[in-house]
Amino acid sequence: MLVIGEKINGMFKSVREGIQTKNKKIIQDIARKQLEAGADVLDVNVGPASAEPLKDMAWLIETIREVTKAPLAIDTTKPDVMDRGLTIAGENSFLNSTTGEEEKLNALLPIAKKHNAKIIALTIDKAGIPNHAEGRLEIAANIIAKAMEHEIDTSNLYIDAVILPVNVAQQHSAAVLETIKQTKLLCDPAPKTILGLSNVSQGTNVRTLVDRTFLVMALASGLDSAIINPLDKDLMDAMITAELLLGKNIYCDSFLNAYRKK
Ligand code: THG
Repeated sequence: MLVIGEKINGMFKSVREGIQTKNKKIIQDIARKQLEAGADVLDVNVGPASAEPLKDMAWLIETIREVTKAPLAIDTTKPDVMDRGLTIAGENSFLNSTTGEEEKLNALLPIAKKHNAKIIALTIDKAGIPNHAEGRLEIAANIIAKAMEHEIDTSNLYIDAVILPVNVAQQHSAAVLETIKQTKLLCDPAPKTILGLSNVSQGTNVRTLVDRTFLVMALASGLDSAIINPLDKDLMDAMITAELLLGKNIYCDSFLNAYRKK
């Protein structure tokens, strides 16, 4: 599974303070720690409180680039911030994210194409997030059609079925798993699937248990990638073990150590 580290997000107090006081060390330490823990990609989000998202995004990416060339997922809804972010981030970046709304796709797909970025697309449209898999799949099919119109390779599309907190939207978790399974059948080459995992446990009092249980279920449904907290070792171990049991890595008695060091 492609692991995208979620920790560089202004939603977290330390990151918010790092941005406000221009403290590079805070940000660079979080970047390094996530990569050491097994993240392949780092999500970068200035957070909802940023008054100057364009400036803050540029500063965050420049700060991260001083310590690593790892791929970045530029997490913003604003096209100007996205364009600037992808310019500074460079090769192998992800656009995170577009929705399935026509105007969003028309604004963001050309930006992704210009930077040769992979695209994370949420199954959300004007009416919001559908309650069932059918509605999510219909939006995913529209996104795929639009991507094809823009001559984007569908294997560079990451469909995000949008998991919501289980304490307020319990029926959505089964709908998300069904969407993951069926998204793979929508076109050839199949799009990838992705989730922002930690949404599922927000507001619950057993967060890490909810996260790792749902991650294992999503992996069994065919999930390719997730935005997660890679510093949660139990979560990473559950992921590694699930992939072993699904035949995605080779068994040896010390598979956890072997995979962690890889
Ligand atoms: N899909 C895509 N991108 C996403 C999401 C998604 N990006 C943002 C988010 N969802 C994924 N990242 C996070 C990061 C943190 C948390 C959840 C998802 C989180 N934060 C703590 C909380 O809200 O309780 C903050 C704790 C603190 O303040 O310290 O849980 O779904 N494509």
